[in-house]
Amino acid sequence: MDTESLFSTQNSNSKDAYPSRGGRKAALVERLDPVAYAPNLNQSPVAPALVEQYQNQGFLILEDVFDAREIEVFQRELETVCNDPQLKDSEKTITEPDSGSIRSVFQIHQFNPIFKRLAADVRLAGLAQFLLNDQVYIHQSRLNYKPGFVGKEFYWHSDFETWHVEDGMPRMRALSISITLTENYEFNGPLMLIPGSHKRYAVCEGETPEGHYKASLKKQELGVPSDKSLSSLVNQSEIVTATGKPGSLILFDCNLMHGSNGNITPFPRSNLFFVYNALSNRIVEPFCGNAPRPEHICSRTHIEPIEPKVKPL
Ligand code: 6CS
Ligand code: FE
Repeated sequence: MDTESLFSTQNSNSKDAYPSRGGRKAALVERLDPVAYAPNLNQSPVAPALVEQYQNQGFLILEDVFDAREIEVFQRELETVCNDPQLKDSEKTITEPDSGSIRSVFQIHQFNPIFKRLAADVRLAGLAQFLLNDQVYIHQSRLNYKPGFVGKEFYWHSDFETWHVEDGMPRMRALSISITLTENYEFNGPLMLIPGSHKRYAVCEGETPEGHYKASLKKQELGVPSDKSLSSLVNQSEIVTATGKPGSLILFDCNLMHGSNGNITPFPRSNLFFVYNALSNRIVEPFCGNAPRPEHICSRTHIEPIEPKVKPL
């Protein structure tokens, strides 16, 4: 990355350390930030080897994190949210482009008491706090339904590229935790991850239109890596599918390249996603210069540090 762009003041509050789009050419540039900010492994809530794995690969898949009773509660909530007529018509709900089926419901940590409590659970927030070595808050939460037969793909992308350009997230000090609510098989559109891809930042081409999220959350065609960048990341690594029974936990770095295929099977692939951002990395103005995305897509006015909870759900 040339030093000029590093010090360009595209944003009154913060330097643009990861410029993308805005007439730039696609490229893979080095990550400037640590991955695991954890200070000392002997206080780790997980085996130190898992912290090393997260540092090197950019993700962790932990099975059997929740017991049968907890999973039953989550699955009941999944149905409640899915069948709520008011939610269906709200801006929090994104539908699939063709069938009109529910694709995602955003901000579930704000309006659903069970998922609000889950977002603060020590098994999630405590782990995020340790790896980011800071207090954390929820930058974004969503239920991705990926229904059977009509659940469409999520094209390859780095979440951070979008959150940096369109939300103003300054640095790579955030991570996502996904909880599987239904079985994530090899064949019903599981998350596909490229181990180690988090260490390179994929600069994307194109200009960001105002209100881009209205299209990108249905089908993302901008803020995606070029074929050359994606091929290079895969050739230096591989593609791993994050399969798991309900109640598994998939944790991945904000800059890990990931995507998922469509689901033409009868089996829905429904997962919860909570995005934990370090309090010291709170968002500033969007680096693309557009109007900020709404609160249900990214927390801007409700930035509440989480106190991880240990009492049973
Ligand atoms: O724009 C976003 O914030 C969302 N887009 C994708 C495809 N993944 C992250 C997030 O849900
Ligand atoms: Fe994503």
